[in-house]
Amino acid sequence: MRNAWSWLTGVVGFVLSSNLFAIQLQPVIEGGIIQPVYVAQAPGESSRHYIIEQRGRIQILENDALLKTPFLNIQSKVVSGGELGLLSVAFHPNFATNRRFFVNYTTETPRLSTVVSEFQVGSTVEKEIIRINQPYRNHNGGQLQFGPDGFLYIGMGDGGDAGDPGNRAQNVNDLLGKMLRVDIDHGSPYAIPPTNPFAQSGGRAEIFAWGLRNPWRFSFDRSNGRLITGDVGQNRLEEIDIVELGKNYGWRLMEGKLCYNPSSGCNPQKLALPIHEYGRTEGASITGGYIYRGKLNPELQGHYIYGDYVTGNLWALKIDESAQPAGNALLLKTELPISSFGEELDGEVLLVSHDGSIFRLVPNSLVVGKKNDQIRKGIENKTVPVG
Ligand SMILES: [Ca+2]
Repeated sequence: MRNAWSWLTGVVGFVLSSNLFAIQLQPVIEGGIIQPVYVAQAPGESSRHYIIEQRGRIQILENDALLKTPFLNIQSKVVSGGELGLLSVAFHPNFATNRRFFVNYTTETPRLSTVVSEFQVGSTVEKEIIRINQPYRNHNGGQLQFGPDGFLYIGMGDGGDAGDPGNRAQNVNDLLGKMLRVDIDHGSPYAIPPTNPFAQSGGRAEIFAWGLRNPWRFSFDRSNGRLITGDVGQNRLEEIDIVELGKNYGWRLMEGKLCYNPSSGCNPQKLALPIHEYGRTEGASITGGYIYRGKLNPELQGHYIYGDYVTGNLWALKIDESAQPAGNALLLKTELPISSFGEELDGEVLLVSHDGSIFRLVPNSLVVGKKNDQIRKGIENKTVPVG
C-alpha cells in the first residue's frame, strides 16, 4: 500500500531549517480506525501493529493493510468514552510461543471497574487477573507493560473525581493512584513479587509505588530498564516521573513540585519529585511516551519522547546516565490529540492521534523534493536545540 510516492507525500510536518532535531511525522495509518488509544507490536511480529480502539476492539495492521477481522472484540463488555474504554494491551514476553496477552479495560458490569484480563490467541476464554472498583469515571490509568523482570506492571489512576477527594493515592491500603506489579506466571490468578514493598504487610501487596494521580502512559527504557511515566496533573502542572520501587510520588500532597493539599506547608522530604514538569502555557494533559532507542533518529537517542493531548505539543526530554534531566526540546506543535505513543520492535517510536491516525517519528533529512502539500494541521517549525 505504501509506495515511494505516498511515503513522501504522506509526511506531515516539516522543518525549515537544519537543526538538532529535524523531526517529522510519517503516517503509518490514516483512517479505518476509530479513537485509537494505543499501538503495540508483539514479540517476533515486525510486520504487524496491534491498534487499540477505545470502544473495545483491537485491529491488526499487517504490512500496511488493516485485516478484516479484529484481533479482539470485547465491545459488549467495555464501557467507553471520556477516559473509559479498552485502554491498552501487553503481550507476554514469550507471546511468540505461548500466545498469551493482557488487556486493561473499564466495565460497568456489574459496576464501574477497571479489569485486567488475560486472553490467548485462538480462544475466546477470558481469564480475569484483577478487578478494581472505580468511584468515578475519570483517572483510570490504563497502561500495562511487562518489565525487564518479567512482571506485569499496571498503572492505576486515583479513581477521580478532582483533587483525589478520597485521598486514595496516599492510602497504601487502596489500589487506586498506584503503580502495581504482579507475577502472572505464578499463582492464581497471580503471585506477588517478593520484593514488592508491602509483600508481607503494611499495605496492599500488589503496590510497587504510590502517590500517582493518573499514570495514563508509562514505559520501560529498553536500554537500562528504567520505568518512566507521565502523570497527568490537576490544575497547574503535568509531570514526568522515574518510578522506583517503594517510592511515593506525592499526589495529592503535591502536584508536580508544588503543594496541592495542603496548599502550603507540605513536606516533600519523603516524596519522590518529578524529573520534569510543565504548566498550562504548554499543555493540560500529558501523554507519556518512550525513551528513544531506535535508529532512524540518532539525535534522539536517550530522549524521552512525550506529548500533550490538549495542545498536541511533542517534546523530547534528555535523561542522562544518572537519571537526571539534561534538557527538554519542543519537537513539533502538532495540534493532534496525542492519545498515546507506541514502540516498535526495532525501537522506533509511534505517535497515536485520537482522531484516527498513527505516525512514526522520522528525521526531516529523509524527505527529498518539494515541501509536501498534504500538511493537514499547520504544524509549525518549533524545534529547538537541547538547552
Ligand atoms: Ca507527583
